[in-house]
Amino acid sequence: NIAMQNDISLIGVPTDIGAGARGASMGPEALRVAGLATVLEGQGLSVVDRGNLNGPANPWQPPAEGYRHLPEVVAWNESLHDAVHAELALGRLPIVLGGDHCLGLGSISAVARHCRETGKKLRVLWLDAHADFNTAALTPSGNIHGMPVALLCGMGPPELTGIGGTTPAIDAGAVRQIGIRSVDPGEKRLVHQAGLEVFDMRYIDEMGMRHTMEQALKGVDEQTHLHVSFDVDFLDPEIAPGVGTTVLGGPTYREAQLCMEMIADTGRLASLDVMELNPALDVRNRTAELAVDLIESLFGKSTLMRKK
Ligand code: B3U
Ligand code: MN
Ligand code: MN
Repeated sequence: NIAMQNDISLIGVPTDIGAGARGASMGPEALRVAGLATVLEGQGLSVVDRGNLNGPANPWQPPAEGYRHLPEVVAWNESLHDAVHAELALGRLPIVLGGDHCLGLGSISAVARHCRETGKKLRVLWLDAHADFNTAALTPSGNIHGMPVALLCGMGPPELTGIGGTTPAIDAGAVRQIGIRSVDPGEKRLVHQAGLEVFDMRYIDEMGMRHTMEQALKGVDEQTHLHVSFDVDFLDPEIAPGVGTTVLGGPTYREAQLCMEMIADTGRLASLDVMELNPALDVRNRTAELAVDLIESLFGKSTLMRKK
């Protein structure tokens, strides 16, 4: 991990503005309580906790024209975009503590802007039970946490797709989705149409996590900025109950560990989102502790000394 940035900034984003259940707003504090900073320091990293961003309260309104809380989602994402971009410009590695996954828009649009400014090649690993590729016309819920990948690819209202100044913020070809097992019917068509590269649970079951990660990481090199957007509902609900939208049949503890370890081995991890952790639905902070445990592997913890 010689290449990896040693200076980490934690950015708490305490909101559930894009979600269908309340509680992800408590995610940042639960990750802190689970010892995130201490664990990263134990990996030899230097950690600064920037505290929490501020933004509008959750008015808990029904969707309007296909979107729930659109103006509030815009406000939180603009503020997150600026915060993440500022950390990257300082040469630091931002970890976004969500918050619901609508915040992937603000975070990744900032990463993409940084890549344009520095000539880096972007690769996004989207670890999730869901494709998050809905649009206003397709969404069954109006919840914007089901839309960030489509928004990043330029599909959606300009207030959202334009965050960061370039629409689309990213090319669908930069994304690899892993762990997917719940996609809505219209969303399925759009995923296919956009040519998103998806390693769904069937793929992982048939080919194994090792082969899956080899494929998802193919082409990652010295010029790559690797961003991981970790939706905690990626994990099997048996081990990770503390999320708003559990879906049966996710990666086991061991598969998730291998996934994180193989990302760490690239040495290219340059930014991270930890999203959708919902302490109101958790059991004694167990899911937060699991997330921290996995993040430790993502930042290079291994049982034995590794060759290479
Ligand atoms: N696809 C559904 C459910 C969903 C997406 N992301 C989450 N849930 N966390 C939707 O509402 O768009
Ligand atoms: Mn998600
Ligand atoms: Mn999800």
